[in-house]
Formats: sequence, structure tokens, C-alpha cells
Amino acid sequence: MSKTPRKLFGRRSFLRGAGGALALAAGTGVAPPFLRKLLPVGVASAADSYDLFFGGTDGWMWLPPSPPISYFPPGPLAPEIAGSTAVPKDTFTTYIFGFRNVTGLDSTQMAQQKLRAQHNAPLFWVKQYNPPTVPEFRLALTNLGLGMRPDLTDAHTVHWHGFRNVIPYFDGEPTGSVAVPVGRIFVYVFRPRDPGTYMFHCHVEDVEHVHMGMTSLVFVRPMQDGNTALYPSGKYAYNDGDGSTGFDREFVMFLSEVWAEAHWADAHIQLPEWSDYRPDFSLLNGRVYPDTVAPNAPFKADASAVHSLNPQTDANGDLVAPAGRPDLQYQPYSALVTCNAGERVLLRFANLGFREAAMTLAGIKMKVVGKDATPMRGRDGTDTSFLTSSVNFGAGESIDAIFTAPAYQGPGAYDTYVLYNRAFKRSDNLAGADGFGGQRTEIRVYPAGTLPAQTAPNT
Ligand SMILES: [Cu+2]
Repeated sequence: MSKTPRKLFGRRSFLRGAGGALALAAGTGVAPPFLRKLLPVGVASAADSYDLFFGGTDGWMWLPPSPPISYFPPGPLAPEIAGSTAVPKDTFTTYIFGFRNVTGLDSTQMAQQKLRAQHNAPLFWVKQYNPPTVPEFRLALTNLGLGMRPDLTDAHTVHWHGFRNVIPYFDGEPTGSVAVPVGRIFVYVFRPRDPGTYMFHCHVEDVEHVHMGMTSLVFVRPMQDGNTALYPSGKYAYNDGDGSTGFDREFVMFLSEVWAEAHWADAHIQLPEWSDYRPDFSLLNGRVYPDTVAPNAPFKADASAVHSLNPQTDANGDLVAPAGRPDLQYQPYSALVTCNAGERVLLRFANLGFREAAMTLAGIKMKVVGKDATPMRGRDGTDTSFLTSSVNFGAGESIDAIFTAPAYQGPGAYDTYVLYNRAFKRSDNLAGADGFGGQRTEIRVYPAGTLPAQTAPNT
């Protein structure tokens, strides 16, 4: 939808004007520090005042190629990027737009991540703003360009959906704030005051850029964290004051969709007709079952790990694939839940597909403690949390739900419970046609004390 002359001569010329004005202002030395961050990519690695650094680009991912449907797999285009990887031709089936976490890469490595997007986009989290202990959070964004579509010079942004900005400057909605043209850098500054689960996405041509994959989950940890008097782990979903949202482990469940025809069209320089939207795949954390229970990619343990699950990278800066799964190189996040009997487990659901979801946990009741980054409390403080085996939420909505892992039954190493979208077509994707997987994963409950304490979400 981004290719009409009207938009080319509207938004883009505005951005050129705005970018020129900002660069000029930065050059005068009187601009606030964030304006001075509009730096060329070549000096990006010298800029250090950010917590995370994302790059927007395009790429390819893997989805099951059977049963056959129109526009899938995408024909001879995908192998064009397989040249630098050790995986067979046609491994990657689906063209995407997306982000990569380029924190710590040098400028040469960073430039090589064009056409190396991941799906979903990098997950990240921040602490509640509490100066001077917890300062503002700074997210740098650069635009690496689209490798498959050099004809498209789309800008990108990060829009933190549901974040209460006082001013629109860092909102990422491109007509009300700024967007990042190819080769430029912008640093978003956030003061996260409301704990809970959110999502973010690029807001440029947002139907297209969201659907193509420029989206993921972000959450805010409450100031109450570290208080072991209310709950032994000292980990909480909210500033509850009573330990009711305390948990031992947390797992992100990010819902998205892929309409194969639209992805095929973008790869083949065709214009998707978004009003015909008819998604073929329903994804959890960027994968379809049974890939949802395949391992995570190996994650870095450097400074970037404080705020994100950042996959390890090779000498070129490219992603290291999950063990034994080269086809999941650009889908680094597992949705497998593992826990010990008796532990409290927080599930952070967010949905940036375009359809409603009904996620059911068979055999275990979940307690909904938060909705759209708001704790379940009435205006007088009344506890409005509730128990359910199924949570319903639409596009752009989030749910925080905690379950207590039931007693271990045996006889296997763990007990398995199933978490799935009860709109069965979306946990099977095409009703009656086996092989597509979908929004389905497993909860594995081990005997008490088996697993060590969790050190990062989804691990
Ligand atoms: Cu974008």
C-alpha cells in the first residue's frame, strides 16, 4: 500500500524537509541531545548513549510448505539469500519485513544485516522509570533498507503501542512524529511509568509493515521487583502491594499472522490488496506448532541481555540458528513453557495479528491479573482478577495471566499440558488439513525442584 505517488510526494517530501531541519538544528549545537543522534550508519558504533539498537530491514523465514496453497512457497526468489548460509535451497519460504537487534555490531556487520530480519521482531523489556536509580530507556533505530525491494525507500519507526507519551515526538506514528529514512539513526527516549505487557510495531504503512513482521512484544517491570517479602522470587507483574502478581517464571506469547499471498506479492514487486486479508498461518512467537516447542536460538549474555533476548551472532553479524534447526535461523524465539510443580508462571500475551484470539490452557486455570498493561483492580482497589482456562483478546490487546503449576503426575520426565487457540482453524491453520501447525504450544511441568531458577523470559 506504500507505493502510490500521492504518498511518495506527500509523506516523504515532508520527511526530507523535517530531516534537513533537524540535521541543521543538531549542527548548531543548541539542539537537545536526542537530536544530535541523527548520525550516519558509519559512525553508529561510536554512539553509545542507548540501551538497545534496532535495525529495520527485510528478510526471509521458514513456514511449513505443505499442504500446498496458492502463492506459496515463493518460487525461485528465496534462495537468493541462502548463499551465505549452510542451509539448502528453498529453506526459507516467506518474505518478511522486520527488525534486528544490532546492539554491539560494528558498522560493517550492521550493514550486512540488510535482508536478515527476524520474525517476530526482537523482544525487549525495561524497568519502570524511577530516577535516578532507573533512568530513561533509550532505543536507537536505524533503517538498513530493503534488500529485495530497492524500489521501496520506506522509512521505519518504533511505535510502542499503548505507551502513554506526553508528547508525540517519540510515538513513532509517522505523520505526527518522525520516521527513520534509510541510512539514518533516531533514538527513542521512553519514561515507562506503567508496568505491564505491551507490544510495539513500525507505524509506517502500518497495515503492511505490521503484517510483514515489524512487530513484537515489550513489557515493563514494576518498581516492586526485588521485594522478596511479598513473594519469595521478588518478581512481579505489577506494583500490587500484596504479592498477588508474584511469579517464578515468565513466558511471552506473541500472536501474529501470515497471509502468504501478501508476502508473495511484496517479494514479487506486486501490490497486496489488504482489504482481501485472509491469513494462512497463525503464529506464536514467530513460529507455528510444532516449531513453537523447538529450542530458542542461543542468546547473548552481554549488556544487551539486560533488556532483550538477543540471539548470538556469527562473524558477519548474522543470526546463529537454534540447535539442529537451521531453518529457524530467523525465528529465534521458542514458545515452549517449562516449570516445576507448584511454581507460579506468568504468561504475557499480546496480539498483533488482525484477528481475535482465544487462548486456552487445557487442564489448568489461569488467573488474569492484568489487561492492556493495567492491573485488575477496581477504582477503590477491589481485586477484579479472575480465574479462567481461556483468555480472549483482539488485535492490539494484551493479557497478563498467572497459573500455578499443578502437582507432577508422571510417569514421564514431565507432564504436558496444551496451550492453544480454541478457534481451532488457527491452531491447525487449515481445518482438516494436517501439517500446518499454528498457535499451539506446550506447558511442561517437572517435579518440584527439577529446573533451576529462570534467568530470562522464555528460557
Ligand atoms: Cu517499517
